[in-house]
Amino acid sequence: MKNRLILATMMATLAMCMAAQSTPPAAVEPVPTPQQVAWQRMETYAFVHFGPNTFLDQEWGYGDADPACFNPTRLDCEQWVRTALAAGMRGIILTAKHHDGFCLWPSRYTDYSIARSPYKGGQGDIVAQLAAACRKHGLKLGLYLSPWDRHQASYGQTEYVDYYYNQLEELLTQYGPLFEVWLDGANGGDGWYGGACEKRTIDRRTYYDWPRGHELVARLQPGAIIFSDGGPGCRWVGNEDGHAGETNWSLLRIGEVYPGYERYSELTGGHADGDAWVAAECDVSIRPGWFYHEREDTLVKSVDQLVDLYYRSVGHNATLLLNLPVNRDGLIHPIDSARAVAMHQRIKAELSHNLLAGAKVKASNIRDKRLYGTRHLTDGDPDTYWATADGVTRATLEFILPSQQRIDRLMLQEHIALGQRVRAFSIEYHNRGRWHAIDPGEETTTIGCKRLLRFGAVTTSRLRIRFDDSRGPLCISEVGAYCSPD
Ligand code: FUL
Repeated sequence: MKNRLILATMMATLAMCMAAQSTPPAAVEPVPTPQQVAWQRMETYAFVHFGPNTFLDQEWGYGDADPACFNPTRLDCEQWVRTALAAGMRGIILTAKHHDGFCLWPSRYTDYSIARSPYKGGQGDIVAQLAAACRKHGLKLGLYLSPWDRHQASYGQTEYVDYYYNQLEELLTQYGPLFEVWLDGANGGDGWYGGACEKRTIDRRTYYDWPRGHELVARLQPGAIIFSDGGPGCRWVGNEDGHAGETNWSLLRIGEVYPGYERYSELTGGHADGDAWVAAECDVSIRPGWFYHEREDTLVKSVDQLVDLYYRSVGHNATLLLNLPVNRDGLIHPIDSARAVAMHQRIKAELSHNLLAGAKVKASNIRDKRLYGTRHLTDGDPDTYWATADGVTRATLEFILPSQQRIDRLMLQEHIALGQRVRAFSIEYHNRGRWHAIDPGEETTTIGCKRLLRFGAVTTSRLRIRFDDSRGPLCISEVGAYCSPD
């Protein structure tokens, strides 16, 4: 009797697995919001650090700089925007206020701003100029508003927190749609503070009353992603070198992480058991510093280095926020823009011709051929995907190419709207009658929004991907194989 029951259960499970399932796989929580999905698909965007530091040749202004120092003579926000676009970027984030407290827009709440500078006789508003340039050229705008303010006398008291949110409200309401609001984690310490010239320490978990800021952004800019060390929209990746972990979960145990969280390495790879969707953003400067320094003109990252960063950020399930500092003229330096554009061209050359596009695909399991079939794997549409049946968390995909090809790059994408699933995978190529493992020299664990792998070229007409472990049925939206030009 017992045996018959077991057999019946097994048959029923088998039948369930074999029958086509026309409903989508259930989401594996947590899942991203549509805004988070759209944000991650932006892939790369520019950071612009600009302010009195640029003119005083420093990184962290003390808060006592004379506004008279701020005087760009050829400032052209359209040049910044055109540079970002030519570099394949989809947005630009400006330091509206850095730690020195100086505002690049004429804030109603302080006169420590562009209004007291010689620039345009005190009539300038660089946030407005950049917003107009972005609108004109179709680039998205984001703003950085440093919580730490080394100028304000009230810093450390509750009065400052009101001041901070008043400023945030100005930025959220005066400049059109923002794609990201950047809340830096560096906080408290020495400063001018209205002339007190002392060290002030605040409780980084409680002082700013962050729920109030998050509510303000959600209400006034519902499309904007909030960056901070621990989200809630996206998280710091735990380093300023520009790379995410080879294993990188877009999940975070959000209650544990706060601005200034010390366990950086956890931010690099996320939490496999996280209860919130908080994907990583890799912020890095094209030069050693965040602000422009002439002495660093010879230290701009090479095209090879920048391309490597793309593979280790976007190709590791994160975004790349690349800083292109603006110089004293008010322009991005030609060396920096040339390198950023060349980086984009190289990436395009390496990853634009998908050798799998005409291939025949054999999948060990298909949820429903019509709706979740393998043709979606190479259709270039990130919203369609191949899926396996409920209960099938291991599967293989074999691509049979019309002819032998040299391959040295692979791209995998999960349909993240339904959650990040894959925990382990491996890749193989067929040659002389047997399968050989491809070793990309890095962990092949998570995939997420995009995973890119580089490896020594193999020549083959058959490529196999084994999905070895997943948190639910597989949902893979794209697979690509490429041959880099050299
Ligand atoms: C850090 C700041 O202290 C740096 O000056 C820079 O703005 C960087 C992006 O974030 O925390």
